[in-house]
Amino acid sequence: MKVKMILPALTEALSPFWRPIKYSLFPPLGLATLAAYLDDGDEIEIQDEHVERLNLDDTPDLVVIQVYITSAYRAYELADHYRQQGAHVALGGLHVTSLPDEAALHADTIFLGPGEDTWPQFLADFRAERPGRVYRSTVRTLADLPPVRRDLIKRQRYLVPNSIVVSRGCPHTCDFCYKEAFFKGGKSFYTQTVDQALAEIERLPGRHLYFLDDHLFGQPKFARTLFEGMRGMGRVWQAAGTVQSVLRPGLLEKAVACGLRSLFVGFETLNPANLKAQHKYQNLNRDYTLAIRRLHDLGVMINGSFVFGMDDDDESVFDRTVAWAIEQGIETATFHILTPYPDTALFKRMAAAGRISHTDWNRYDTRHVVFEPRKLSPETLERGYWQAYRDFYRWSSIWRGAATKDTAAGQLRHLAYAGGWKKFEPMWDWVIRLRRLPFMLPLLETVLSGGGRGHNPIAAPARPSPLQGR
Ligand code: B12
Ligand code: SF4
Repeated sequence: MKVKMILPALTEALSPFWRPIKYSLFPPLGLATLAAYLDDGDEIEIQDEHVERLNLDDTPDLVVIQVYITSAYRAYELADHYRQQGAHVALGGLHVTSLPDEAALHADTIFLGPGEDTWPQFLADFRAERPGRVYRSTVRTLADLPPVRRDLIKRQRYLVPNSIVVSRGCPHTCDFCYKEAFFKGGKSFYTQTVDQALAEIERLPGRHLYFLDDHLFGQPKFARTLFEGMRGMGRVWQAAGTVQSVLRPGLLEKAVACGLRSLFVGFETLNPANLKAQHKYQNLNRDYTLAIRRLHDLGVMINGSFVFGMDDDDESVFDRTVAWAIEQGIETATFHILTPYPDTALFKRMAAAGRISHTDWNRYDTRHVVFEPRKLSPETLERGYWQAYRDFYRWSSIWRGAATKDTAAGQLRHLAYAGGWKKFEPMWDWVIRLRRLPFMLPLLETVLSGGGRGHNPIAAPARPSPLQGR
């Protein structure tokens, strides 16, 4: 059987003039996971439109397309094309799960939720020539997960080929998150066994790893045992975690001991009223400053995530957030405009109040305002979002952030990391075009491993966290 698996790109990622590095970071792990269930005799190709031009002249028997909200229209276009050619088209992923009726118009079969239970069932049905129309995941386990088909990934096209997930979902329930919509009808947080996870790590060549788990620290016992097992492997790794997990005694230290060097942390907002409204209770009354200090003292760099446009945000939110992040010495920041993804609690609340402005999914990319904000105009929100990026990443800000580190090595690492991502975009563009990304990985590893302990309280009098004590 000839199987074609496609990760379609959003429009921006297709520009022949500009290749932002973020689209060449991670390979299509979900598709490589599904490919593992196919037979040895199957002819499989994975194409990722973010990094290659799709070949649409082929004639596969089965086409598998992963659909995110921002690539939904492109995914449907590709699905229609292959159905016209006579292929059986299977659509799955987050957006299909949120809006199955919309996706079903372009597919022979749709899949709701994660694929580990439904996909093998479908394959058996397909080979028996009785494929169903809809497969809905209910059994949530990673127990018998076959080894991810990493051999099908074109490693040289990615800066971070070693992305890995050892859990699915998250124990929390924030209103704006995709997670409840995607995992409905079953468990929404579960992990591999530690042994399986360690075996998957062992299979990855080189030093660097990027855990894409929503919350690697979400199950402390699992995380602790995993980190103990990773000791001595010589890895350098990055991941995502919550403020709460950073503050938990002992766990962070274990992560650092086995190679954690940078963490994506969802601060989201400095305003407790916003946290409450979004049901992000795990951040309430947490001392953000202490969490940052703990990370920095252990030599872990921070990518802080911030969301603008929540109901209590007014025009002052942009400057306040950026100033705070710089003073705290946060190395990189990811800003988002609040985006109500379909089928989330946030979307339902906004729709009920008549506040959804449109459903052009191309613009649900966290850079456009797609709803009526409360205390801001849509224009101010968009302008403030872009200004926040400019302000945070201007050289003077990067220098000020770096000055919060109390060693020269720490300052240098801050400059190299923050500057490297945002100040050398044209260089990344060329590196991607010249297919030289693998040559940059040792540089990333060096920056990550570089000295960076400490925090200089004189250079940056740590402003108390706005959430502290409330
Ligand atoms: C890595 C990542 C990226 C990477 C690369 C994406 C990739 N290579 O897959 C990059 C950096 C490019 C990226 C970019 C963006 N991303 Co992103 N990203 C992620 C992240 C962190 C991990 C994805 C992953 O690898 N998961 C692990 C694998 C194993 O799971 P999976 O991919 O979901 O696949 C499973 C199932 O979905 C299912 N499945 C999927 N497809 C199919 C198809 C069939 C037929 C079947 C049977 C099953 C099936 O089976 C798989 C195995 O269980 C997710 C968060 C998350 N937890 O999903 C956000 C996430 C997917 N991203 C998101 C967003 C918003 C974006 C951006 C718009 C951000 C931006 N402002 O630029 C862009 C645009 C992406 C696009 N192309 O349209 C949202 C998507 C929301 C939505 N409803 O679609 C998420 C959920 C983050 C969030 N919490 O909001 N992203
Ligand atoms: S903590 Fe993060 S991953 Fe978990 S529900 Fe909230 S936003 Fe989603």
